[in-house]
Amino acid sequence: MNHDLILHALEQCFALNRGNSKVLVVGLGKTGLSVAYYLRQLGLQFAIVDSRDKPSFNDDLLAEMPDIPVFTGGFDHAAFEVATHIIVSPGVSMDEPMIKQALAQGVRALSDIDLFACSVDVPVVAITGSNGKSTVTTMLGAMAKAEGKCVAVGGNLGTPALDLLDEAVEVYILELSSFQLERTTQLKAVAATVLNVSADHLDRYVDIEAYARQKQKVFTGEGVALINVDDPYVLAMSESGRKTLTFGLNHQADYSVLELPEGDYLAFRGRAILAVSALKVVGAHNQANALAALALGSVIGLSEEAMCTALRHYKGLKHRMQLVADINGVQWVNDSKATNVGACIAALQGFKKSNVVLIAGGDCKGADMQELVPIVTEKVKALLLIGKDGGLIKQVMQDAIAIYDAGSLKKAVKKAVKIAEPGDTVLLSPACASLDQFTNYQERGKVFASQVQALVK
Ligand code: UMA
Ligand code: ADP
Repeated sequence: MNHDLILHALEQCFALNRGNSKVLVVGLGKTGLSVAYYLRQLGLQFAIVDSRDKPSFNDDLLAEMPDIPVFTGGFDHAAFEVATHIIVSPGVSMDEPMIKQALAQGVRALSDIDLFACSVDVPVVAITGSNGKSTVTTMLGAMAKAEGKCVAVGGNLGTPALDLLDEAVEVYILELSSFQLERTTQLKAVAATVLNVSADHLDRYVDIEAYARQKQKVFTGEGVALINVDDPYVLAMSESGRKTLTFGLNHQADYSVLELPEGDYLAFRGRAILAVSALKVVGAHNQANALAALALGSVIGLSEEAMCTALRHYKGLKHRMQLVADINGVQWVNDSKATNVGACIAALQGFKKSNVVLIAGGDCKGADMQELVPIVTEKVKALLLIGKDGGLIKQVMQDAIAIYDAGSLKKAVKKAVKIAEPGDTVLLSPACASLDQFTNYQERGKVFASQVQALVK
């Protein structure tokens, strides 16, 4: 879209314009930087604040936009005082006192996703949920590519939505977090889904219902809502009169798994589409992910042929149930992206009884670890705990299985070597965020992989 049309949309939606508006960008991470480039291109006035002394992209910004005021080392009061609009990065809570005060004084809040929504006139698919977002987003991206579409894929996945904007793009596929959705009002996706809801980010929300309500915002507008009928929180989001598709493994749904004598098939209303055995990604949760991707793909007009080709080739993402090594009959699997209880449960569901040595723990983000107890008791022969909230897992497990306080991931790997026997799997699926001990889940996964690979040498 040309700049005049975008500026018109921003004026209509947010009374945001070149003449009177002063935007304050809160947070100078990936999102803040993408917003800065965007506002700069449109000729809008802005400043940036970040509570860290040296935010990650400070130097990049200073080099490219030396005239933009950047306030670091705290949220500068004066910067908030003059702002007419604030664009808060997802990692910054809207409950920050300075933000609450600004909102109370009539400052308008919007998000990078709102700016994006005001800048596109081609279909956008929006994907949220507690688990499976990145998998479904990239599956659908691969499907659109297989169809020959010019597709852009990003959002919470990694590339900020605004950095995807390109005139050549025919369809955008966005992974969105609850943090992004909670501050977004303008995104009206042609197809949207909440894949599932399980406890996560309870350090930012009062309870799981409040977290689910933010996810539900993905359904703003009149596009097709894709509902997971197996998930009570998602099922409760169905709206009568709304264009809806459903998917599910355990209940009747538009997209489901069909059991035939020759094997299981991904199916649409009882018609087989693709043999489950053709998928390279394993586990029931990945069948659900594939069903969701098929449903979303159908809404944007992708052919089943292209979608099946993509699914047949889709190998999964790094740090999600990734086989690192098979050493003397012991499989070492990296599922570092399991940053909440739901993901760890999904991982364990794929194993035989009691042959898993599980490495778990980290920052539990306020979640109740109790839900882990039945599946861990059933599938895990030894539990090696790491990180700041390892103790919380120990508390709920009591004496059900052998538990070791390893503390660090390196020590956990050393201990696992002693415990695991041929036929076992050592699984890093922490059920917690990594930030107490690592920069991010990728670094945690890499440390695990390098420790394991060192065992072979
Ligand atoms: N900051 C403050 N004060 C605070 C917190 C942060 O000033 O109280 C500043 C930091 O100093 C830093 C900046 O804000 O300079 C970071 O902003 P951010 O945390 O919003 O991170 P971004 O780099 O903008 O990345 C965000 C998403 N991060 C979070 O939601 C925490 C990225 O998702 C996303 O890929 C990116 O936008 C592009 O859309 C990551 C994530 O962990 C992968 N997401 C969570 C998840 O998947 O569970 C929601
Ligand atoms: P997200 O982007 O929502 O974090 P990912 O696709 O990156 O989701 O997967 C994150 C973790 O959740 C991984 O450990 C993965 O094995 C697990 N997972 C993937 N899909 C599902 C699902 N549908 N239900 C439960 N867990 C899942």
